[in-house]
Amino acid sequence: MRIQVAIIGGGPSGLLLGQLLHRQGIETVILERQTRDHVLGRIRAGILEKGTASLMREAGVADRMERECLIHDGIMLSYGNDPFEINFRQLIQSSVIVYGQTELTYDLYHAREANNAKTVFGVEEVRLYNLDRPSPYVTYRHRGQDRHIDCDFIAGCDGFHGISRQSVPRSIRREYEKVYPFGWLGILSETPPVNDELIYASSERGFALCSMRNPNLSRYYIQCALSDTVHEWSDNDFWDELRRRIPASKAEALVTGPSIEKSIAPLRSFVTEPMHWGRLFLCGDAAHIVPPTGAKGLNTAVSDVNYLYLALIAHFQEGDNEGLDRYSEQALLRVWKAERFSWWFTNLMHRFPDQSQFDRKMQRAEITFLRDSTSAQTVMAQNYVGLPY
Ligand code: FAS
Ligand code: PHB
Repeated sequence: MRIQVAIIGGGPSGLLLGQLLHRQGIETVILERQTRDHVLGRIRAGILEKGTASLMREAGVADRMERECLIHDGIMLSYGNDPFEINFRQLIQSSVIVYGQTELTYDLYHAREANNAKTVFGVEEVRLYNLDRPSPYVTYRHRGQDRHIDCDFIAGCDGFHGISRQSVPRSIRREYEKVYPFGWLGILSETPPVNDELIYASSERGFALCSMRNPNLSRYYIQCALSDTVHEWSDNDFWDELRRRIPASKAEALVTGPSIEKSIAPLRSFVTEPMHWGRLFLCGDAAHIVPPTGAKGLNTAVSDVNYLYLALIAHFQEGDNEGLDRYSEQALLRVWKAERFSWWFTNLMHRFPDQSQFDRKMQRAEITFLRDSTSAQTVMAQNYVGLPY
């Protein structure tokens, strides 16, 4: 088989890139390790930056998002029982969109299938070859058969545990990592959200986040120990702990119900450089990971896709390779800004096991400064809604 762009990974990065390229007449194949249902069963991001929404529109897959999304003009922060709002609309005339990654991924699969674009599920042993030559190729196994794809370029969209990043020679790769000493225990419940906007809560007991997917589907997280397991947390224990961490007025208003999903995610900051080697281009979690505090994971994956999409159409349509040559440098500029914001917000809002009393005082002082300073809130708003591409 020969194709212009082979995409490894059928998550949001690979699907959005495939959809954008398809609309420009550029042929792709997506190789996905899991089944379609497995990919669509993941509960992950919930907040879209405006740039993400714009690219979904450009990809022609924004109709359901436009109908069903919620527009949020701000977020609530709290330290103990002291809530305050960061009002994006008032500060920077902007907003964010609440639309789950699961829905976004479904919309992309639906469009890809309507276009009869090729996706191979259940692939095994994907290997990338000739990356430093004009004739790269991919091999993989599928239903017991060895397969081979010749291509012009390979987009590594296979997430943190994929094969693509590992295909960049170790001598070329520089990796930067910070692992946080706690995780997030998240649940999904068919209950009305406790607040009409998200609540990021810092308390003596740890961090909590009140989010949502729609007016009847709430998403909540509490910071938990890395040693915790989902089985140790009954729904009632979760609700009791959440109430202890959010402002009293919200704890009283909280509507609880059975969890329909419950999982623990570890938190890490990670970047690999470069994001390009020869004919291989890394996108999204294959190249970088952020703690979910700043809602930047999916959105930063999308900004990578934006840069790579523009670079590939310039190559195929105009023979212009400048975008491809600059892809890694351009993408990393925005990646590191997202890493910084996510690291800063995580350090501000969480309890660290080795924290001194002085450290806690510094956190409290910074949150109080954020509460009282329009300029600090403006900087926070600019980062949260998404910096320019
Ligand atoms: P993905 O990991 O989504 O997709 C990669 C795909 O490649 C997967 O489908 C995988 O099966 C496939 N794959 C892997 N290896 C392969 C191989 N060898 N061959 C073929 N296919 C292969 N972000 C937020 O903004 N907010 C959040 O709240 C949030 N919560 C998260 C919770 C968890 C548990 C995780 C893991 C991530 C979370 N994220 C969150 C980040 C997440 O949304 C990612 O940023 C987003 O999924 C990135 O999309 P992709 O780059 O497509 O990577
Ligand atoms: C979510 O709704 O899953 C969500 C929202 C904001 C975050 C992280 C997760 O910062």
